Amino acid sequence: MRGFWICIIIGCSMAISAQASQSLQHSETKPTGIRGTCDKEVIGVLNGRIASPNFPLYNYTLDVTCVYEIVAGPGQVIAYQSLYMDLEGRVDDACYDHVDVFPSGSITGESFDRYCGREVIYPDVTTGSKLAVMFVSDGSVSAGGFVISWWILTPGNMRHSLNCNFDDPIPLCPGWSQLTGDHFDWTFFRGPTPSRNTGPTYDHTTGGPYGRYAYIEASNARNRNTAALRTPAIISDQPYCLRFWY
Ligand SMILES: *[C@@H]1O[C@H](CO)[C@@H](O)[C@H](O)[C@H]1NC(C)=O
Ligand SMILES: [Ca+2]
Ligand SMILES: [Ca+2]
Repeated sequence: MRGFWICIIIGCSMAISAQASQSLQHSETKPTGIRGTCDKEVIGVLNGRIASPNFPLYNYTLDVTCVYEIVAGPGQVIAYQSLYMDLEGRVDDACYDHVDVFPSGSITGESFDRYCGREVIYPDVTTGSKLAVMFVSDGSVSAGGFVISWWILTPGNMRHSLNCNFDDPIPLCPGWSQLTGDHFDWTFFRGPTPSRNTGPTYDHTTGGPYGRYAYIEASNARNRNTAALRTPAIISDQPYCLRFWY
């Protein structure tokens, strides 16, 4: 068995990426075959969708707070993404109606991602075996609603692959890991990197904000610092090709 390493000495930002295979896509038109509810608890199901109350026939109800909870088993995580988003839009940075996604699974947790208007919830994954989503509408202005698709993954059982484009809900592909003995870690990101005039402005695979890429944020690193990703062992007599886009 041979290990294969990607080691980059600091000095610039680089991104690596490969082919995408996205089957579920966010759409501007309402997906069919799902009826929304306010509140939902799902245990022991492998995949499903949650949607706002009255979906798809009518706009969502005013003045509601709906909680959706998906519970997976030990060692499992839950991947999710939006299929449709049409909420009252953002006004002066405030979302009057919003979907809050809690990757920790706890709606009392402080860490959540808030979406409103037509903002896309890109594929991501929970930190543990529970996903919580909260939908809140205020007393005026309703819209078509939202649909979120979710599915359970068991990382320990996922087939290791060298072909990693970082677009999957689990950003670091099965069998890949961040080296811990080095100075810092690779970052997974969508869209333009935070530091100006450096780093990619979008993912090479998809050419837009949908795709995710890996890069090293060198702003807080020093000369000769390293950040390494470790791939699964390569057991093959064929040649392999490593491609960087930067
Ligand atoms: C329903 O939502 C749409 C936006 O998707 C909005 O234009 C329309 O005014 C809403 N209708 C009602 C009755 O709230
Ligand atoms: Ca509203
Ligand atoms: Ca590291």
